[in-house]
Amino acid sequence: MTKDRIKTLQAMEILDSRGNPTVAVHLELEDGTQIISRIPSGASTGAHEAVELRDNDPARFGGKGVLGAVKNVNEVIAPALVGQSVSDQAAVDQRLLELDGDPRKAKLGANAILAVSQAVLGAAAQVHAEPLYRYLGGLNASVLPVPLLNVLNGGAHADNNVDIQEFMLAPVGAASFHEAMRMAQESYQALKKILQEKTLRTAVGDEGGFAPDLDSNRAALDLLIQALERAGLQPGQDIVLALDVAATELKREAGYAFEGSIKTGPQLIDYYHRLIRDYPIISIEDGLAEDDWENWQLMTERLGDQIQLVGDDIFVTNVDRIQKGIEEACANAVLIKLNQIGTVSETLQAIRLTHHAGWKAIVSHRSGETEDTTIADLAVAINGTQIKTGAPARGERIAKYNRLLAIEQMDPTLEYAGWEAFRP
Ligand code: 2PG
Ligand code: MG
Repeated sequence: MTKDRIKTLQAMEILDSRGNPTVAVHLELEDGTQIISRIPSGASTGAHEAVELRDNDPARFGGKGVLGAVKNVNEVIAPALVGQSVSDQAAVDQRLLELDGDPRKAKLGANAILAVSQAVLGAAAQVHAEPLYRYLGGLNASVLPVPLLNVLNGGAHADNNVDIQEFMLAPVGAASFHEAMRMAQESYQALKKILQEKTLRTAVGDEGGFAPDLDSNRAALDLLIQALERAGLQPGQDIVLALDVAATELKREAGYAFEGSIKTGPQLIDYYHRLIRDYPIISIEDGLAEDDWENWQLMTERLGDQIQLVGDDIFVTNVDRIQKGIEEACANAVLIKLNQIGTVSETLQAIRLTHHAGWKAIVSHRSGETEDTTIADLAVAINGTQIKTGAPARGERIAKYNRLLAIEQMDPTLEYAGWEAFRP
């Protein structure tokens, strides 16, 4: 087959949902198939993530321009890949790794590399005339994920005084994906009404969740419970709660800056212990910082058989770090972000390793997103039983949920994961 060969590959500088520059790639195949892939960008990024190449030219976009990464695609990657088949993702990704040569992709930039890797994946699905989730997942793809909807924001994603970055709703009791979205949306609207009644701010954070000024993290949880009840739902049955503490952002020399004082790792773990006793919390992401392996182990020992403990900054979708986590029994789930590692193949490898350990792999957006919906298909393809992609509001978040609604509509063989998503 020659029609699946790359004819042209061209990058451009576009904008993400925060209005910052990011990389897009337009790819055309010999048979005329065309695709554009767009790359997201994080704010609470882990130190061990692959390198997002920025220009650091203060004269453009406050230094955040990505013309260097664009140039790397156009002048280094494109000449090497033109004529290659998109059907062999592993070969393309291997070539990308060789072209860069740096373990953190610092030479060409993980943003440049992923934009190409992801474009190749999308083009391959198109040329093989399959929806992306089916091309990637084959007959094995059988589950629609439980959405983890971030409805209340704090931390680095909001200008308020709430330490925990994300308070999420997981509609586990729904019978279908669209019912799950309805429940979450009605709770989100109920939350907005409650905030208005209390004359609290209804401005939203980067991922579409509300960002009111509140006295404590518990106050945020109380609001969520009220919102669920106002929406006629049963907390703990219809909807359970998930948190992303993003504790790397709270880490100081002496401990964690949390609720007005410096806390040790064990003190934070005690705090989570009380929190899960008092609220229907099913999952805590990044409860501790990216290099605090010792306390991650302690937290897993103490809480790991009661709730899901998700590693984001600690693992950064990197097989070496996930392997260490498995060996040392830190966490029991991994957050999966393509741009933390930089190629589709390495992401799939990270997912395989995670699943092999009996852990959950949760496909995730970044706080700076675009209209790209690749992650929705990825979540279905890998039977990832959960997806985290923001509030039921804002176009770049809704694009992913709408893609899942379309997949559900197109393919009645797929079943909504529901409670199964959290069973060991
Ligand atoms: C996270 C993400 C996405 P960011 O911490 O999980 O919600 O945030 O993209 O800013 O790293
Ligand atoms: Mg996180």
